[in-house]
Amino acid sequence: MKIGIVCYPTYGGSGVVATELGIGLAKKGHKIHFITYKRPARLTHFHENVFFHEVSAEDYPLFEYIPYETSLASKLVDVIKFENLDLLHVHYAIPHAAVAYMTKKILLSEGRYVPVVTTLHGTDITLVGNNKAFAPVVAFSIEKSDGVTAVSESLKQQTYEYFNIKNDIRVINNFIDFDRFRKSDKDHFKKAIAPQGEAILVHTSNFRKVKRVEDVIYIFQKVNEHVPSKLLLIGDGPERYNLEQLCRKLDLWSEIRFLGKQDAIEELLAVADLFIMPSESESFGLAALEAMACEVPVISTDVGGLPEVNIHGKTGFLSKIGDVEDMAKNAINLLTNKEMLSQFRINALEQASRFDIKLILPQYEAYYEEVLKAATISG
Ligand code: GMT
Repeated sequence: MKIGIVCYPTYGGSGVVATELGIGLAKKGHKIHFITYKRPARLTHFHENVFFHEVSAEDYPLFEYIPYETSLASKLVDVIKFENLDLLHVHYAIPHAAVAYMTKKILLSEGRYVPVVTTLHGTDITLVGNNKAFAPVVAFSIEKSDGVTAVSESLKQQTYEYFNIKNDIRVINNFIDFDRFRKSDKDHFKKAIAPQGEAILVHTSNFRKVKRVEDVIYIFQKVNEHVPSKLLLIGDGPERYNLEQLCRKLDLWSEIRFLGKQDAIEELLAVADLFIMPSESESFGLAALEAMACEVPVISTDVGGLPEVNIHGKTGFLSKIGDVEDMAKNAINLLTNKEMLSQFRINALEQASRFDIKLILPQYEAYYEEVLKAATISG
């Protein structure tokens, strides 16, 4: 198949999933065209079946806001026609599903039908999508997509709760590539971070309020009082400055390292004992899955899709949002019980293997076939 993929090309989970999906499909022989404003962060290597089309949104003194949607739709029309694409797969509903609808209509006026698949990732529904300012367009463009997928059962249910949508939403979970994410021996690295054999706790995110990174620091503070530990904070975002101030205030500066955005996250996960995810909203929790694939148990909240990924009492523990006490207690419990920790490590890997890219990719391929077939029959 010749497939166009639209996504946010950043380090965010939706962009990562879209890029890894495209690369995986390209390896299976499909021709994949990424159409976005910047080369996706994870699109680092050349592949003969992968193409990148940059959308350059024109600025003009009259514009207060650059009309990216118009530029994207124009580019999509051009690429779909010139490259003869079979299907367009857009990740993250806002604004991509609406732009895809406009693109479809333009092409239809020229007698050409291109089916659109929209994948919902989370904040497009939970945070932004149910904001009244966006709701009519999001609901309409989801309804008008030829296929809609959600990354977890929880997100599917939330979408039905928030919007009056009648079309079927297919759950296709996020996935992990074990060729990259697996435990490797990085003992020298571990010694450098934790020279006295301290436990290593890891958190990665975009440091937005929804991730509650402050809770990570408070959890760490409590853990460190019982078990000598180090905390690695990976990623960057608007809360970083406040978090750095908090570490200074709590006098934890020498125990906590802010590593910024990192490409080789698997190398850091290789030395981790626990992964901490106290988010207040999480449609799936891809970062937790990446940790589990590297045999790292997860201490998380019980929100959204997290219970579908992190199994309470088996691969880690789930707590209520903001229950720092409970999360710290669970972390201490695991770190002080070596037998339980090694069993949880094994369980984490076993659970992660349910989300192996090798199992999930065929689900997308089958879904594309289904959507294409339905589009052929109807029109
Ligand atoms: O978590 C974020 O703020 C980024 C966001 C995104 O769209 O990139 O992540 C969402 O999509 C990921 C990939 O499907 C999921 O693993 C995350 O759980 C989800 N984030 C939220 O729902 C808050």
